[in-house]
Amino acid sequence: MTMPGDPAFHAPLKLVVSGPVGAGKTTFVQTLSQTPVVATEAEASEDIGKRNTTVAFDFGTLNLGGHELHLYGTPGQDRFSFMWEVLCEGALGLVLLVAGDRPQDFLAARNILEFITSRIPVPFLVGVTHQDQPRVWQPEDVALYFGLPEHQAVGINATDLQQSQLLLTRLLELTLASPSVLNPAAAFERNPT
Ligand SMILES: Nc1nc2c(ncn2[C@@H]2O[C@H](COP(=O)(O)OP(=O)(O)O)[C@@H](O)[C@H]2O)c(=O)[nH]1
Ligand SMILES: [Mg+2]
Repeated sequence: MTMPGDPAFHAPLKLVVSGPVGAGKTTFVQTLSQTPVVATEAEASEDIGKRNTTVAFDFGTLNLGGHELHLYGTPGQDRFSFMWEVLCEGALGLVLLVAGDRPQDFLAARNILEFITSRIPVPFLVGVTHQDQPRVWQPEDVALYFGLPEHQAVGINATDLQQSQLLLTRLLELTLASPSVLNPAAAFERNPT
């Protein structure tokens, strides 16, 4: 039996997908997951432009480049902000999704990003979805809006497996370069439970 601490022990890497309602979080997790997604949708209690919304989280798993990944998609509504923090505990990377055709949600997206990263300094990328559609915001413009370097925003079609995997691969590269992965205790100290 391998135990944490053994060189042979490979704990799954926990990655979180967040962003406002309609950003593509559930879609992204469903596109990527190699196991049936555990989704916790419920009828929206307020008018958010669609009938169902995620009230707890979406959970999926996949193997990417030999790494076992666990993906947690958060709810988008800010009345669930306590869940953002719960789900980000021990996370090694964050994808913050925004829909490229919904600039009215960029401020909410920035608030989510600030909420999470001010509590948990996790490596992140901004994914700009709906790139398969005409007249959407380009990732470099979204990076500018967020005050981030261009390479930290990536355009995707969240329904496309290859593009979604590419975004995750780039996040994984960021994550594996972060000291907490080489020293899991650092991640624990960073996010004590
Ligand atoms: N064409 C296109 N549709 C998308 C994309 N991402 C999400 N959608 C659609 O946008 C809607 C909202 O996505 P959803 O995953 O429910 O957003 P969530 O609220 O962030 O979980 C759904 O109808 C998706 O099929 C994308 O990149 N391209
Ligand atoms: Mg959802």
